[in-house]
Amino acid sequence: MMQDDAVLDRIGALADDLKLANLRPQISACRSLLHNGDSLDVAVFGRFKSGKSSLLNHIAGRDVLPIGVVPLTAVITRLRYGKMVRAEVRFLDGRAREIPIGEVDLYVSERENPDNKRRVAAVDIELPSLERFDPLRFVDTPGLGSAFAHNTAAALQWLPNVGAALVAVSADAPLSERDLALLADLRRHTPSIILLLTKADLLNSAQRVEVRSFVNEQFHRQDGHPPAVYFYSVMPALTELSVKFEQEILLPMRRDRGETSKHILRHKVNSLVSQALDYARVALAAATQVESARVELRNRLAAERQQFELLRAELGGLARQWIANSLDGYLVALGSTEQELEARTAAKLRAQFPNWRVRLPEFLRLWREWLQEYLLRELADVSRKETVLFCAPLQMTQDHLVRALQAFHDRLVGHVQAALGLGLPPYKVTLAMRTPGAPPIEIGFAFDATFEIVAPVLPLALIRPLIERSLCRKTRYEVEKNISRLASAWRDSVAAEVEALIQQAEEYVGNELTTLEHSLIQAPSSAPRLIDAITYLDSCRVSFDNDSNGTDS
Ligand SMILES: Nc1nc2c(ncn2[C@@H]2O[C@H](COP(=O)(O)OP(=O)(O)O)[C@@H](O)[C@H]2O)c(=O)[nH]1
Ligand SMILES: [Mg+2]
Repeated sequence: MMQDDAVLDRIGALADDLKLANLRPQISACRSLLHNGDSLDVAVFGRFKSGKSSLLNHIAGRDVLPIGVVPLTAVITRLRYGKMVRAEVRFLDGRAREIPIGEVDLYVSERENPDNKRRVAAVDIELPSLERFDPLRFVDTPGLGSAFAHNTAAALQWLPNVGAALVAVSADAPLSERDLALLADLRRHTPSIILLLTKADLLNSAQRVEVRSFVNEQFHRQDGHPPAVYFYSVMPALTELSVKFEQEILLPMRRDRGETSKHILRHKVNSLVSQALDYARVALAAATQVESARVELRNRLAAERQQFELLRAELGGLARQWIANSLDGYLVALGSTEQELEARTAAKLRAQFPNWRVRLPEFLRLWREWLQEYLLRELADVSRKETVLFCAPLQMTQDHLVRALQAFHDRLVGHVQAALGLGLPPYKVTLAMRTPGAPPIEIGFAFDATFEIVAPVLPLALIRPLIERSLCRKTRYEVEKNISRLASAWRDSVAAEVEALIQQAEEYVGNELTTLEHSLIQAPSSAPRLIDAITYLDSCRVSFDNDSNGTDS
């Protein structure tokens, strides 16, 4: 392990020297893995509702994580062995506080902690029931790739830290494009990936055979190592599946954690070494190149910078236009949902009236509370079902940016190839797109103030039909008002995320250009230093290769 430390130091120094800003997150992830001690993180990835939390509860033997809730995009929950049941919340500002175990969902679910108002970074849970896995630590990541939470930043940014990865995919809808993309992404960060086909009880045994061969076929078509595939179910009838998974994967992982950690670290360091080598070669080629080739490349990079600024301005304009038109678009698209909800709410309300045999002020209070609760549920449902609609401008921005960045990178590769006759690392850009959480819902007051003051003196029996009719009308209005509030709140948060995405792309491009520009100012005198670094990194790669050949065979 000493050697990995030295390699990381060397890459760190090179990154400072050549301003390799895009390698920094990977370097620090390797360092923390190296100093993680004996523990190993087993992270569960997968789409929202793929059964991640259920799986971890099942492994822990108790319901500590909330099930079927919309997860908070920013919060990661970790479970490990501890002598006593204990839960601790870590906040974004660095503070930490112990909480009762029953209160975990107050911090990790979108419903209880909308938009992460409590500013939570992570929740750590210790349970005596996890002793047989000690010191493995299980990590529940927020859902990826669902309508509600595609590509959540928290889970994606966490990728460089992943140890072993379990990817949960519901057995009744196996392997979408997004699942395959996630698996490909994960492969860059860990060699240890297990695909879990959850909710296996939804299939009979013939269907399970069919699903397994479908999955194998999917992997067969891709290159690279296919992951191990296991069925899982939390239902007692299929305990044999979870026992098998535990025996064949989790317990060996615990037993071989030292080896596994080393293997994972090696994989990450190796990938870093290749990337660093490519940049060092560019710098060396530049340092030893005739001035004219360097000037030529520098001019092209300057042109790229300008071009990207133009593209950014153009894209910013486009995105603002999409946002400006989005509210009307949302409301048109939600028209039938709104009508249907108005009719349903009014019908439900009429069915409630006979239960409210009380005086008028109390009657109004009951109405308001009932409507608030009812609409909260219904509008949360609209939020969930229509996330794709609400996030359309965000998705369009992301699609545009991914294409623009890919084209940018391809051009850079072309310039460097033409000027120096060298390749660049094949950079696969991951833009972390955060899906905004559902906005809050409010109900206005029932009547104008004067009506409320006079109302208590009128006998309710007399005016009841009048009040009921009026409340039905008011209810329809509340539905309409809150649907448009929901839509405009979505527009605002989508607009903020669009800006954040554009900024991320800009940062990536800026880093990449700075790195290359910096490589070009290497004077011929820096050549020996660079040759030294290249020789060293090359020898690391050879020795890693020998190591892995040794351990795999
Ligand atoms: N039939 C069945 N349902 C499951 C199983 N595991 C999870 N579910 C259901 O799938 C839904 C989503 O589960 P959850 O653990 O919250 O998924 P997460 O969003 O990935 O954490 C819930 O309604 C669970 O009850 C299983 O093994 N069998
Ligand atoms: Mg969950």
